[in-house]
Amino acid sequence: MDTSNKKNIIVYIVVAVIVVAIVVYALMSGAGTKPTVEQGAVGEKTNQGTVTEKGVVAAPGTSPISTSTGEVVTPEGKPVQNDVIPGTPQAPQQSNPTSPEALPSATIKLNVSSSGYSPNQFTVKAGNPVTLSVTATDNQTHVFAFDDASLSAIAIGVAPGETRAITFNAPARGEYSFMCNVPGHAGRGETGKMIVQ
Ligand SMILES: [Cu+2]
Repeated sequence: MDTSNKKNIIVYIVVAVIVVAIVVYALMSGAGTKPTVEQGAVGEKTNQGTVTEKGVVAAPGTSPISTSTGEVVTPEGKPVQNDVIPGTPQAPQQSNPTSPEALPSATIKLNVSSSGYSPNQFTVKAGNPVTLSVTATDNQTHVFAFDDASLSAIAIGVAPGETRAITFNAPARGEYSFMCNVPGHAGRGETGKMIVQ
C-alpha cells in the first residue's frame, strides 16, 4: 500500500467518524423535533383546541399553547413550569368542568374510578404540548398527580362524574408514574405510567 492510499483511508475514516458523531448528536439532542402546534385563524378549531389570541386552548381554563413557539404558556406568554405548586400562576392550569366529547381530538383521555385508571398508560413526545383529561366515572372525588416532584404542577382534581383537562409541556424522555393522591386510592390500584419518548 502506497502513501496516497493510506492517506485516503485515513480521510475516509475521519469523515465516517464525523458523520456518525453528527447523527448521534442530532438523535440525542432531538434536533428537528420542534414542538408541534396546529396553526389557524382565531376562533378556528384544530385537533389541539381552539385558536385564540394567546394561543391554542384545549378547553376553557387550560393554559394556551403558543402558536409561535409551540410551548404551553401562562397568560403572560411565559412557558409554564411543571415543578411548582398546582394552581399557582406559573403552573399549567386545569380546565373548568367539561365533557370528554367537547375536548379536541389530540387529548389523552383517562377514566378513573375505585378500580383504577383506564387506560393506565399513555405515551407522549418529549417537549411537545400534551392535553390530558381525567373523568371520574364513579361517585368519588379523585386527584390525578405524578409521583415525581419535577411534575408536581400537573394535577387534575375531579368531583364525582366530572371531567377536567390540563395542557402541559411533556418533560424529558423517560417513564413517569402517576396515581390518585386521595388517601387510600393509590393503594387500591389507582396508578399508572406516562412514557415520554
Ligand atoms: Cu382516586
